[in-house]
Amino acid sequence: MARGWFGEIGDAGLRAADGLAQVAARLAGGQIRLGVTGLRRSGKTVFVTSLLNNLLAAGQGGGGRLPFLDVVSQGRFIASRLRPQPDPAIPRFDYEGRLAEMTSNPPAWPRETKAISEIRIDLRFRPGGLVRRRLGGVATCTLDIIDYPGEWLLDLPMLEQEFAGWSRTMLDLAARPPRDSLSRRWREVLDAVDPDHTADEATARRLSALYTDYLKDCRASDVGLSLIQPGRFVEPGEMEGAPILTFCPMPGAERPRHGSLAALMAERFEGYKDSVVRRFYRDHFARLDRQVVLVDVLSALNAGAPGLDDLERSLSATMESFRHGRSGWLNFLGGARIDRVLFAATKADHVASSQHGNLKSLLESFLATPLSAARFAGADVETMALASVKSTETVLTDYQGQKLACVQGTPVGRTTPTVLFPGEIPPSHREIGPVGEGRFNFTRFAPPAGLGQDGRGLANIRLDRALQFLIGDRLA
Ligand SMILES: Nc1nc2c(ncn2[C@@H]2O[C@H](COP(=O)(O)OP(=O)(O)O)[C@@H](O)[C@H]2O)c(=O)[nH]1
Ligand SMILES: [Mg+2]
Repeated sequence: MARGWFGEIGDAGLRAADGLAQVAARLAGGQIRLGVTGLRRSGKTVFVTSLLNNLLAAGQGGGGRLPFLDVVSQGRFIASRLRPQPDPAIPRFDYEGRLAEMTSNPPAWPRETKAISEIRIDLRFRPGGLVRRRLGGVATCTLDIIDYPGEWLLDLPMLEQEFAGWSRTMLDLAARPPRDSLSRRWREVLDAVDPDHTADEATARRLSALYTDYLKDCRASDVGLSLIQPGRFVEPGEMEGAPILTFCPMPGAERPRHGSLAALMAERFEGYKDSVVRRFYRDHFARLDRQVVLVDVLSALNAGAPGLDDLERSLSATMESFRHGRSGWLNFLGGARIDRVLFAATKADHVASSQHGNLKSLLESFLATPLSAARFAGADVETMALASVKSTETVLTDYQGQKLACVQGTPVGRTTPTVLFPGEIPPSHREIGPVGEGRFNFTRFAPPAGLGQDGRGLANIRLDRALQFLIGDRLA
């Protein structure tokens, strides 16, 4: 008995000694859940595809395209491979399909994706610290990437609101230009309805359908309004057609009569908060360690003053999700654990490289107010301008005796490369001046011909720096 007991200790001790390197390795690597979000068309799918492609290529020798990721520049990166994902109920991010689209001939941007998806990649590397190196061994960092619509984060402020108050805010917003014309139809029908009238399903459906149309029109590409509530009305995910999505703001909903239309709407609003918003935060958001929020600043500039105004509001609503502690909003989660958030202006290749500094500071100007709010205690926030897939080259041209920094690439829908002067990016949205019709007009470019054929990872701008901030410390 005693022998056996000692024997066991001995075995365990040996196993422990053997496994020490692996324990150290696990400490170095571990597991990390990275959320990738952003509003529709902000560049999530392209970002995740390029990130995976570059990580997969980094281990293959031949010089990858992540020179400023420390684990790579220090020669410690070994290899990576895709693994089965941990959550069987979430669709897998279709990496192979999206990559095939972008590397086809002629190359095309990936098709639109909806809702949430997930993928797992194992990163093998040699730990860098002296002690860990002595222990030898190879570490594995398991990286789960979760791609979900940024529209869902805009719902967070609803949790603090009652139906009547929320309705007032939304009705007020809908009555102001440029939303007034987009919401007219819905408001007309709403005006003709008595909120106190006995609830009937057909009216509830009709009103919520009109409200949904209005929200969809808000974010149509030429209008570019991004502040949308409830987010699931435009990005329903698995909730498509569910009765819980059948409500809309109602006037005079302070004390709705039992059984009235307003009471039905209020009930569904509360149901939405519980089964949609809270559930998303609990099941998905609360499990993330790091987050990147992609922002299409250039499209907002194209949309002019209302687009920029809306972007500011939607970014400050997004920031709320990354506040910790005192705000109390996320207390029901027992505290969110995201400790690093990167806000990245995507598609930086649409402008000359000399403009990237301004693109970054323009993005920062939108975040300045929520970040400086005295109470902001939250994740570390970093900003940068990046391109997941670099589709242009910066070229200098002579214009009336001056050197102009232009971009050369193939605009979407054309077949030959063109040189364009995309203009200058203002360093802050407060210094933008009049943003009339057509002041900014950034062209969309197609992915470059032959993308990915050299096997070095998709050409990008600053994807390595983004990775260094998001996961670099876990690959040390
Ligand atoms: N030039 C360029 N265009 C990009 C880049 N990333 C995204 N785009 C454009 O933005 C569109 C939307 O990207 P996507 O990743 O599908 O956005 P998602 O809706 O957030 O997943 C694409 O179809 C491209 O036109 C990039 O790095 N460079
Ligand atoms: Mg997508």
